[in-house]
Amino acid sequence: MKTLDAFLQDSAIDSDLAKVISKLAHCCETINTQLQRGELAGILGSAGAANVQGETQKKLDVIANDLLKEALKACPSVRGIASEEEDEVVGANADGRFLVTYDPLDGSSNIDINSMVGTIFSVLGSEASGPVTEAEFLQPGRDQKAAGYVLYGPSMMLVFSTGDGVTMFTFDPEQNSWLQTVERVELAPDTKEFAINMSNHRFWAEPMRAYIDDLLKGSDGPRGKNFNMRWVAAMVADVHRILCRGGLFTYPWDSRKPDQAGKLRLMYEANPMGLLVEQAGGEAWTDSVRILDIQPEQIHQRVPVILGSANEVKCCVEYHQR
Ligand code: FBP
Repeated sequence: MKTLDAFLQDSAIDSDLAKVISKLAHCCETINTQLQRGELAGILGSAGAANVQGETQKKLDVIANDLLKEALKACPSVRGIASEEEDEVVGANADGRFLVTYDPLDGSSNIDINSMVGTIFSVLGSEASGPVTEAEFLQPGRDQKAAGYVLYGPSMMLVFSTGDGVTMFTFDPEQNSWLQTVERVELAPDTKEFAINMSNHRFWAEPMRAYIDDLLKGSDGPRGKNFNMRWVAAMVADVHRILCRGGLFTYPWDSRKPDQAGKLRLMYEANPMGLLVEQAGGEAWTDSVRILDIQPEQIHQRVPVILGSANEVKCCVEYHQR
């Protein structure tokens, strides 16, 4: 099996971009070590809360954010960083060619129940000089140079794309090395599985309610087949399942926050996952447009997300176009 280092060296990936991906992977090994020690590492609970010794605890998403920020700043080709955990963009190396956006610990409420979480990242190019600005980051997702995630689960996995398919690596703790376990991910166009937080049913727009209601009718309804539901409550794990065996994931528009369009963030979640899903042969939409075509207006912008198996995503979007 190919190691990550060998893969990055042998492929046609830009050597500076390869170094950024390698840096991200190694930093996530450190995050994984903290996660595996869990309670023992004293990293559970909320930022600012005191542990039993009366010491102030840091939430693991704050720790993960700081680890990634420092690792990326030390990477000469990284010009700037934007994180779900930072209010403003952060400058790194003024003459770097890349901007990195990331969600340091997606699904972080799963940490306290010892369930799956992950780090999601996206790499953009920049030709600007001088101090880094938010405006440089506001590029549509189709221009991403790379995107991926590290899933902290029973095994740690790195899944990424540089625009030529999606590949998966599994971390082998015995060899202390990432090994390629899936060369090219292929997402089946049809599915009988969907992922949505059903408890929000009454807050969705009418087309999404109609679509999900029809799925629930199963073989007696207009879809003519029975669907199963899975919901990990960490997008990174739900998308990983979809890349492995197909499915539809959605976090739709919600009437509780009508002006914010949804819960998930365009630059840290929707764009990187959208690139991966498309590169695996799937589709990624809001309820009306292809996610990768959205011109971002601000770095922390939220969007509705419908992604996964191509035919099922098209079907869901059609409900919104009727
Ligand atoms: P965080 O980035 O705050 O962890 O929120 C994102 C997320 O956890 C997604 O990964 C997941 O799909 C969604 O929120 C679940 O939210 P909820 O359980 O509130 O519907």
